[in-house]
Amino acid sequence: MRIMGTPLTHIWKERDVASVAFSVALQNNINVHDHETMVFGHVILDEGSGYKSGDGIYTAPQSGVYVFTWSITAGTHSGGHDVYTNLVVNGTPVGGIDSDSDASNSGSSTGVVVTYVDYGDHIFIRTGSTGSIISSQSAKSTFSGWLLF
Ligand SMILES: [Ca+2]
Repeated sequence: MRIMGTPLTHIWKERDVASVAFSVALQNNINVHDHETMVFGHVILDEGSGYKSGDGIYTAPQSGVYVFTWSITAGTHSGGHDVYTNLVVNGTPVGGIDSDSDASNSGSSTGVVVTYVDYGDHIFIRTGSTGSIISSQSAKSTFSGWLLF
Protein backbone atom coordinates (compact mmCIF):
# COMPACT_ATOMS: atom_id res chain seq x y z
CA MET A 1 0.00 0.00 0.00
CA ARG A 2 1.24 3.48 -0.88
CA ILE A 3 0.31 7.08 -0.08
CA MET A 4 1.36 9.56 -2.76
CA GLY A 5 4.01 7.11 -3.96
CA THR A 6 5.65 6.64 -0.55
CA PRO A 7 5.53 3.10 0.87
CA LEU A 8 3.67 3.11 4.22
CA THR A 9 6.51 1.26 5.92
CA HIS A 10 8.70 4.35 5.39
CA ILE A 11 6.10 6.65 7.02
CA TRP A 12 5.83 4.38 10.05
CA LYS A 13 9.59 4.32 10.50
CA GLU A 14 9.82 8.11 10.41
CA ARG A 15 7.06 8.58 13.02
CA ASP A 16 8.52 6.12 15.55
CA VAL A 17 5.69 6.58 18.12
CA ALA A 18 5.96 4.50 21.27
CA SER A 19 3.04 2.30 22.34
CA VAL A 20 1.43 4.47 25.04
CA ALA A 21 -2.34 4.27 25.63
CA PHE A 22 -4.64 3.69 28.57
CA SER A 23 -8.35 3.29 29.21
CA VAL A 24 -9.91 2.83 32.64
CA ALA A 25 -13.47 2.70 33.94
CA LEU A 26 -15.40 3.12 37.18
CA GLN A 27 -16.39 -0.26 38.56
CA ASN A 28 -19.49 0.92 40.43
CA ASN A 29 -21.76 3.87 41.02
CA ILE A 30 -20.12 6.29 43.44
CA ASN A 31 -21.00 9.37 45.47
CA VAL A 32 -18.46 12.16 45.27
CA HIS A 33 -17.60 15.36 47.05
CA ASP A 34 -16.00 18.48 45.61
CA HIS A 35 -12.29 18.36 44.78
CA GLU A 36 -11.81 14.58 44.90
CA THR A 37 -9.50 12.66 42.61
CA MET A 38 -11.59 10.04 40.81
CA VAL A 39 -10.26 6.50 41.13
CA PHE A 40 -11.19 4.34 38.15
CA GLY A 41 -10.74 0.78 39.40
CA HIS A 42 -11.21 -1.20 36.20
CA VAL A 43 -8.12 -1.04 33.98
CA ILE A 44 -9.21 -1.94 30.44
CA LEU A 45 -5.85 -1.13 28.84
CA ASP A 46 -2.56 0.37 30.03
CA GLU A 47 0.18 0.16 27.42
CA GLY A 48 3.18 1.92 28.96
CA SER A 49 2.08 1.23 32.57
CA GLY A 50 1.31 4.85 33.46
CA TYR A 51 -1.92 4.36 35.42
CA LYS A 52 -2.21 3.55 39.14
CA SER A 53 -5.61 2.12 40.04
CA GLY A 54 -4.80 2.74 43.72
CA ASP A 55 -4.97 6.53 43.48
CA GLY A 56 -6.41 7.22 40.01
CA ILE A 57 -3.37 9.15 38.80
CA TYR A 58 -1.87 8.69 35.34
CA THR A 59 1.87 9.36 35.22
CA ALA A 60 3.01 10.07 31.66
CA PRO A 61 5.52 7.36 30.72
CA GLN A 62 6.88 9.53 27.90
CA SER A 63 6.92 13.22 26.90
CA GLY A 64 4.75 14.22 23.97
CA VAL A 65 1.38 15.40 22.73
CA TYR A 66 -1.43 13.32 24.20
CA VAL A 67 -5.16 13.01 23.65
CA PHE A 68 -7.12 12.67 26.91
CA THR A 69 -10.83 11.99 27.12
CA TRP A 70 -13.25 11.27 29.94
CA SER A 71 -16.95 10.44 30.07
CA ILE A 72 -18.97 10.96 33.22
CA THR A 73 -22.64 10.16 33.81
CA ALA A 74 -24.37 11.98 36.66
CA GLY A 75 -27.14 10.02 38.36
CA THR A 76 -30.69 11.13 39.10
CA HIS A 77 -30.44 10.21 42.76
CA SER A 78 -28.01 13.09 43.25
CA GLY A 79 -31.08 15.20 43.90
CA GLY A 80 -30.82 16.71 40.45
CA HIS A 81 -27.38 18.18 40.98
CA ASP A 82 -25.09 18.31 37.95
CA VAL A 83 -21.65 16.79 38.42
CA TYR A 84 -18.68 18.90 37.33
CA THR A 85 -15.32 17.29 36.57
CA ASN A 86 -11.94 18.61 35.45
CA LEU A 87 -9.02 17.05 33.67
CA VAL A 88 -6.06 18.13 35.79
CA VAL A 89 -2.39 18.18 34.74
CA ASN A 90 0.06 18.68 37.63
CA GLY A 91 -2.62 20.37 39.72
CA THR A 92 -3.87 22.71 36.97
CA PRO A 93 -7.31 22.14 35.37
CA VAL A 94 -6.97 22.05 31.59
CA GLY A 95 -10.49 20.91 30.72
CA GLY A 96 -13.90 20.74 32.35
CA ILE A 97 -17.34 19.28 31.72
CA ASP A 98 -20.80 19.48 33.26
CA SER A 99 -22.66 16.16 33.41
CA ASP A 100 -26.18 17.53 33.58
CA SER A 101 -28.71 15.39 35.41
CA ASP A 102 -32.05 16.30 36.91
CA ALA A 103 -34.59 14.71 39.21
CA SER A 104 -35.76 12.15 36.64
CA ASN A 105 -32.92 11.86 34.10
CA SER A 106 -29.26 10.97 34.35
CA GLY A 107 -26.91 12.90 32.09
CA SER A 108 -23.59 12.11 30.36
CA SER A 109 -20.85 14.41 29.17
CA THR A 110 -17.53 13.73 27.48
CA GLY A 111 -14.47 15.96 27.53
CA VAL A 112 -11.51 15.87 25.16
CA VAL A 113 -8.17 17.64 25.64
CA VAL A 114 -5.11 17.53 23.39
CA THR A 115 -2.06 18.80 25.25
CA TYR A 116 1.68 18.42 25.63
CA VAL A 117 2.82 16.67 28.79
CA ASP A 118 6.29 15.87 30.05
CA TYR A 119 7.57 12.52 31.24
CA GLY A 120 6.41 12.06 34.84
CA ASP A 121 3.59 14.62 34.71
CA HIS A 122 0.48 13.68 36.70
CA ILE A 123 -2.87 13.62 34.91
CA PHE A 124 -6.14 12.83 36.65
CA ILE A 125 -9.88 13.58 36.82
CA ARG A 126 -11.01 15.75 39.71
CA THR A 127 -14.56 16.47 40.82
CA GLY A 128 -15.79 20.05 41.02
CA SER A 129 -19.01 19.37 42.93
CA THR A 130 -20.83 16.86 45.06
CA GLY A 131 -23.13 14.33 43.42
CA SER A 132 -23.46 10.76 42.25
CA ILE A 133 -21.73 9.20 39.26
CA ILE A 134 -23.12 6.18 37.45
CA SER A 135 -21.06 3.40 35.95
CA SER A 136 -23.14 0.53 34.59
CA GLN A 137 -23.36 -1.51 31.40
CA SER A 138 -25.48 1.20 29.77
CA ALA A 139 -23.59 4.25 31.03
CA LYS A 140 -19.93 3.57 31.71
CA SER A 141 -17.86 6.38 33.24
CA THR A 142 -14.34 6.23 31.79
CA PHE A 143 -10.97 8.01 31.54
CA SER A 144 -8.66 7.35 28.58
CA GLY A 145 -5.62 8.77 26.86
CA TRP A 146 -2.96 8.03 24.31
CA LEU A 147 0.29 9.44 22.98
CA LEU A 148 -0.36 11.16 19.65
CA PHE A 149 3.26 12.01 18.73
CA1 LIG B 1 -29.27 19.72 35.77
